[in-house]
Amino acid sequence: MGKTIIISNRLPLQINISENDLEVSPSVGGLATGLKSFHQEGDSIWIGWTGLASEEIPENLKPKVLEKAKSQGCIPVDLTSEEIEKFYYGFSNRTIWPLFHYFMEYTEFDAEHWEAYKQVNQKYADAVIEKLEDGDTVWVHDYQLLLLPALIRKEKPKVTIGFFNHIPFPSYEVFRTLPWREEILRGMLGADLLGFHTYDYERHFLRSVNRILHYDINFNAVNKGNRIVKADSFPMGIDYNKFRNSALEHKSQPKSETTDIQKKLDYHKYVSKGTKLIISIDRLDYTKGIANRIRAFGYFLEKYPEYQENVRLIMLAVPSRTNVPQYQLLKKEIDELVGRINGKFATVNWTPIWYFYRSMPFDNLIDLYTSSDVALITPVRDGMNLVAKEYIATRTDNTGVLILSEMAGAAQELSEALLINPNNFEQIVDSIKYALEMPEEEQIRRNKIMQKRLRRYSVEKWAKDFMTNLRETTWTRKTFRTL
Ligand code: ADQ
Repeated sequence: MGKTIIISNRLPLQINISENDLEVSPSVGGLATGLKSFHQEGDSIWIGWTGLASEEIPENLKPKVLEKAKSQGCIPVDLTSEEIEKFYYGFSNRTIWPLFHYFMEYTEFDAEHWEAYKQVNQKYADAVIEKLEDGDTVWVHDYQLLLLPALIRKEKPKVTIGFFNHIPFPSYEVFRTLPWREEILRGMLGADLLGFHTYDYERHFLRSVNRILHYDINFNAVNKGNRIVKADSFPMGIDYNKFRNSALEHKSQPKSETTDIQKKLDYHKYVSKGTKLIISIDRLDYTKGIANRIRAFGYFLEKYPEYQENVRLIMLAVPSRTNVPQYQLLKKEIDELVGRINGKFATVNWTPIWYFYRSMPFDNLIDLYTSSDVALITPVRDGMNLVAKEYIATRTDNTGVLILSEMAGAAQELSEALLINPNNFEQIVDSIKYALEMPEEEQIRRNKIMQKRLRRYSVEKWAKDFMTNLRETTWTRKTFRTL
């Protein structure tokens, strides 16, 4: 068996340049954990961008970046700031991202961005082809690289190629509005197996292929004439044991070692005894429904005034894509909304919303997950949503209530959560009340079922499942060819 090549927009590395020296450390995101066993297999490699523009890395440090990345099994793709602007902030995040999340009004169709998208996909393809040998397996990730499977297939027809889409695939009626819809579908169909988080995304993709390219679809297989391409759903999991064990460790920690956030939480619980905590954690993105969540929380305080001074919303938002105008506007809107609700309801001892606009260290995340009574996760669209799964995994005493939007892919697996329509304020507000008053036995019953499911289908299992299916797909293809 050949090696595995993983390709994603970003490498699982953190590169810091300071005073003419650099530090390269692994970044431990969910994807990197899931793919660890494949990445560390034989001479497997990971290809992607470093996160820094070419111009940001001093010329004399470039060989060092290559060398350090290589020592961690990674090969960097060099992107200029113009490419980042047009390919990443442009076509990826102003065309594909909003369109695939049903934000038609935010979707830009810009021919220059499309050109950059094609060129940069070719750049990734060149980097892959240079390393690729027959018998290798390639796994491409996400919406920034939709053209990559076909570009690789063109040069290396015999290799095994898998593709996983981490965001929703929209319905045909939405997808068909894209001027470059055929090229995108043909790009994806260069793969042998296409993975989606849910069955619905898979069906949307297959229907688009059928309606736009007129290929026959047989259940989950596309007949391209010379090749069969399969599509299937693989709901991505989390590193369940890591979250579970960290929560257990956190609980057994002596009080003196608790973090600042924990001390603050304890203090506030002390000054207003019995205050319930609701958490909300996301990247600051318009798909996550953050503004509506704040409005719903304000409406909740109005509709159920007995909860004033007795509940607090802790809201973490990680800065994201700050170069894109919609994200800047959203930041402004959220700042104002938080100010308005706090201004309206706060008392001397109580601020209804604590808002943090930054990324939190892992320990603080665990603090928050374990200290809160309710997690309020209300995206208007979300491919999966791992925060919902992380929250459930950290509830070691099985209490806590998850309120989850039915528009998140995760809702398919977490049906024991309180599922809400993120556009239905009344339903969100009443679910918050129900969650705050839910008897402990009911919380435990619901969480235990979800925990069992999440433990079984962890991120490692997800990656293995995809790879096994990918290898079977090509095995079938090769066997048929020789019959
Ligand atoms: P994202 O849109 O980034 O991912 P999500 O799945 O929720 O969304 O993952 C976010 C990750 O960031 C979580 O692991 C969470 O712990 C972490 N995080 C969030 N806020 C944080 C904060 N303030 N500080 C530190 N960490 C924070 C995309 C898709 C999703 C899909 C994933 C994986 O949009 O739908 O679930 O990919 O496929």
